Amino acid sequence: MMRGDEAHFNLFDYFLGDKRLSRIGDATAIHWRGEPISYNRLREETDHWTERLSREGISEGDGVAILLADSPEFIAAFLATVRAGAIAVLINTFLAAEETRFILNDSGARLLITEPPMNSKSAADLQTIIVDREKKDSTAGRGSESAITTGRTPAFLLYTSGSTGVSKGVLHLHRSIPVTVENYSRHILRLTPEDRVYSSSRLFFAYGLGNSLSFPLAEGSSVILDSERPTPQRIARMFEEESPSVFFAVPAVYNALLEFHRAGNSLNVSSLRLCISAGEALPSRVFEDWKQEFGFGILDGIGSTEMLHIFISNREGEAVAGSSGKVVEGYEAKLTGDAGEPVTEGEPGGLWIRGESATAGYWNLADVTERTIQGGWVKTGDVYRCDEQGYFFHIGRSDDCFKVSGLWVSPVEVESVLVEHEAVSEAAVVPSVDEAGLATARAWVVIRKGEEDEAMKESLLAYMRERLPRYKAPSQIEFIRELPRTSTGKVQRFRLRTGG
Ligand code: 3UK
Repeated sequence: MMRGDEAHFNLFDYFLGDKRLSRIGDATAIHWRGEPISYNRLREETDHWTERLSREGISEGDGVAILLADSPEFIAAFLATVRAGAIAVLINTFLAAEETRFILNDSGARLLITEPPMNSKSAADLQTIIVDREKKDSTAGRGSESAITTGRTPAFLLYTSGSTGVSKGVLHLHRSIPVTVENYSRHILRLTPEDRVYSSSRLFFAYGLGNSLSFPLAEGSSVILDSERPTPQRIARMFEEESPSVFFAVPAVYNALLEFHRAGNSLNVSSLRLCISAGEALPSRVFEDWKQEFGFGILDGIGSTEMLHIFISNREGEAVAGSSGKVVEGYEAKLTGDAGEPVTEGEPGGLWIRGESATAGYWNLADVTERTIQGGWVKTGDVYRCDEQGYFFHIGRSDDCFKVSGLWVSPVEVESVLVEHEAVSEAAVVPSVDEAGLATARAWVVIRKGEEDEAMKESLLAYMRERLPRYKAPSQIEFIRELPRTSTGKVQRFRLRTGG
């Protein structure tokens, strides 16, 4: 995929090298607080950060932690770090102080770049730069040559906890980003310089990093950045004022936007040509409702921090509701049974992916790396089935699926049936036991309209018994105001398990 892994290659040059800027330098790279920032300006900002990093003594192989809201400074600090051959450590700004310190410590970062209020989560003994957006540091950056790196030089670390809790550093090389551009962006997004992309998922998340940095900046398009919380009101305002053509979000955000629109608020989608969903399965109901409400579909695709971005995706004009789509060019997928044997067509199996954007391994966790990456294949932890046309259907995380009457229940499948009920906004299904101590399914339900009473419970139980085989239909219902989610938008089913 990437030609010449051994040749000089640096991500900074890929995005902001002199040759490239002589062509596209005046074009807008970033829309920030209503103002355009050109590629040339972004280069100046990156030169400035290069200077600051060198003053702090940062050099090849050093870790530079970035704990910033989405902003031009985030992108400039990231590109300056990789330019120096150092490793950018991207930190989720929503984490508690304790988790933040864990990452600072685990990564061995030498420097932290942060801003209020996140700076309160930094470690006292760590060299720190606190960004003050209102007061510009006026040091002109002279920039410098990029460090001598290749496609295989470490470039950045992303921490992922999946949906289960423990934080692992996922190491990516310089080549990972161009590979995701060539595989996913070129084939699925097909961006042009006219495109204005906007992602409600942040830059520190692999999804957001691709959406708001790799793809628009690799194609000479522009990105709309925002540091405010992406509530439906805020997103509606961004649609109205910034006219994005491509929008990226997680399913919970699409669901919230639909609710917002149904409540009578205006949502101007007229500038959009493409809506992308990832992070967890997009329920068919959300896909269908969006299509009905706005006249165009949402492309669901599955990605992971380990593969950096999306490797199975729907395509325009071929999207299938309830499916993650087909394998993206440049990737290979296989489904295996418990013993690693390939499953027969149409049968569920554990999903493994191979491709050049795969992580080089988990930071300080050689044993986990060895278990997860085998012969270039990366284990995703997901259970999927694939139909004869090559469409993949998500059955669940292997650790979320459970057995009732000895048969496997997929929470995702049951939840997608539940949300078709007119009273239900969202649902999460977990294992439980009945009065007799037998395994059963319990549904946690967020009600959109109607009463949270016994009559509603009875109606939902009857609804599921009509539509699902007996063992899959939950026998227990609990109402909840909001589902527990990770800050990247995934339902934390384990937190709803009894005793969990
Ligand atoms: C789940 C999905 C069903 C799946 C990500 C786009 O989510 C991303 O990365 P994470 O490391 O989580 C990976 C896991 O999330 N998942 C993601 N997308 C889907 N399940 N349908 C989907 N469409 O369990 C996967 O193993 O946080 C998403 C791009 C880059 C990413 N890192």
